[in-house]
Amino acid sequence: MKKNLIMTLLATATLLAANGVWAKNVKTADKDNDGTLDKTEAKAIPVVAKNFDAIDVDKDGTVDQIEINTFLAMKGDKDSDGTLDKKEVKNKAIAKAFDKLDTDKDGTLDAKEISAFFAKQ
Ligand SMILES: [Ca+2]
Ligand SMILES: [Ca+2]
Ligand SMILES: [Ca+2]
Ligand SMILES: [Ca+2]
Repeated sequence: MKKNLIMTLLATATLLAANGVWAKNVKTADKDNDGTLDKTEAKAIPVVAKNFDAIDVDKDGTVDQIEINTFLAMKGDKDSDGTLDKKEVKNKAIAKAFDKLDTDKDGTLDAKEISAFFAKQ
């Protein structure tokens, strides 16, 4: 039940990311306007606060939009092998650019390839 709730929250967050409202949420939470959320600022967005350490892949103590979007996209990794195959990609823009994003041509997208996508946005 609890897991379902989290999945619903993440699905909502992914939807928000897709239409730009999510970015606005991050902007609102970013009180000092430095473009990243520290742990205190992240409290405004529960799904980010809860997964802060997992989202902060470069371990600089803050999460930026790229890290958050990458984390949300990687949630589609149903078989937990650390990469997304074509069936696991939920973001339409990523699905469309799949072959281009798959820079090592292994047929899947890893977190690095996905974060490169968001870095270009
Ligand atoms: Ca900040
Ligand atoms: Ca970080
Ligand atoms: Ca996978
Ligand atoms: Ca790849």
